[in-house]
Amino acid sequence: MNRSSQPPVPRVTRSAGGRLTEPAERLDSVPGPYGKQRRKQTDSALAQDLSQMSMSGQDTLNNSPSASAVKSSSRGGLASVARLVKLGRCKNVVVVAGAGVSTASGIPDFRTPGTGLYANLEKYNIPYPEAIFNIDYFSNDPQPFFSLAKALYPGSHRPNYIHYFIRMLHHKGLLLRVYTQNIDGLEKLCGIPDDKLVEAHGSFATAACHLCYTAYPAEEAKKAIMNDKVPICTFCAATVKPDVVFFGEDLPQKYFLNTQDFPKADLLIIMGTSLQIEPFASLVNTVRSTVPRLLLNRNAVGPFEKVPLRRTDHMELGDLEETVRRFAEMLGWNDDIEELMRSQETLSLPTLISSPLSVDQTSCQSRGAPAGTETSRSKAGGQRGASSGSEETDSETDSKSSASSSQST
Ligand code: CNA
Repeated sequence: MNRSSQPPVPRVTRSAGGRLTEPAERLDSVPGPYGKQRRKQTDSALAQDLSQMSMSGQDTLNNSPSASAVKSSSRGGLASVARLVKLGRCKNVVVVAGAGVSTASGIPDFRTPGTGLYANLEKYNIPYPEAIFNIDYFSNDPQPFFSLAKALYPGSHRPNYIHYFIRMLHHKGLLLRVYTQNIDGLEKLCGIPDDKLVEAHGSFATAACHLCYTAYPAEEAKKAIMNDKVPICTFCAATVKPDVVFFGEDLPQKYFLNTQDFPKADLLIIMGTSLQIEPFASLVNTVRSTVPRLLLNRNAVGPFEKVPLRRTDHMELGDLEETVRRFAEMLGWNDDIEELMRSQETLSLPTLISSPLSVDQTSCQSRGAPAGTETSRSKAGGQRGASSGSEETDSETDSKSSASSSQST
């Protein structure tokens, strides 16, 4: 794909830090299929439900961030949101996901002290951690990224309970879209259909020249990288790279679905992200101010660091897989998810690739077996069986899914 031959399109470039803020109120005036009047009715009903359910914890407020976490759990954030879902109030759920979703699959995140990739980059001999995803640095020396890519290429890791929870949202007809920053392909692998998924930072599924953007067969790029070779563009002889979005590169066109989705959302679930990378991080500020936002993470991030929390904000801090499991139990979905995971195990397993950055060298070891091994962990985790890329056809595919597929770019 030669991007220079494409018609002009809006551009958004990936960058670290420097958060943009977009007041949700602005979006209330955006015209669209869900007009202003209809939104207001839905909003006030949601706000009423939430205020009734959130009253008990209001008097625990004080000014420390840890107190805000206490406050949020004392007002029963998870249970409140579960109740809303059960009441049928949330039919357009948007999920915003980050690397914390995949740590249970054995893939380190970026920023967790000690185990995150940023804390373990000495072997790549780079001047600063972000250099590994810097396009100019790559242009000069692709080796550090290629070494890391060998560990991240899809095939070594399996989706975990959290991925299947997201798929279950789709199965129940509630998922409007999942926006993931992850490049590991595990959302796709667990069977979330393409039209429900925005891989905002790209993926390894395609590859192209990093200079002239001429497409290159992804399998050939993978073969070269896995064999410590540099894939070379057949057109201009520059280095080919998987279509993972680096700092300084444009986000995929599909990312722009956010302008339709976020104003339409009636529940935002934010999972396993530090909300440090723009423009993705600011997406969470583009839902309407009356829409419940649920943060599931180890620590408070982004707008959830502010005290007091927005009245419709909820957070549940702790291990993500455990939290999601509890949430699923509250919703009565746990058995369905377990069953879905079991059924995936009967499908063929992907060819596993042994990786040099074996996550068993990190604390992720305790969270699952090393890449490429099977485990009988009863707590269905990332190293359990899952479908290959030809995942189970989605019998659950709902009407919203097919309707929205036409919007996908
Ligand atoms: P990050 O900055 O490393 O943040 C991860 C967040 O998840 C942190 O707040 C952690 O505290 C939290 N977290 C990690 N593990 C758990 C857990 N088990 N339970 C609860 N919380 C947990 O990563 P972000 O996703 O915010 O940053 C975006 C980057 C990371 C994207 O550009 C990705 O490409 C990149 N990345 C992706 C992967 C992947 O695809 N799996 C892996 C590593 C990095």
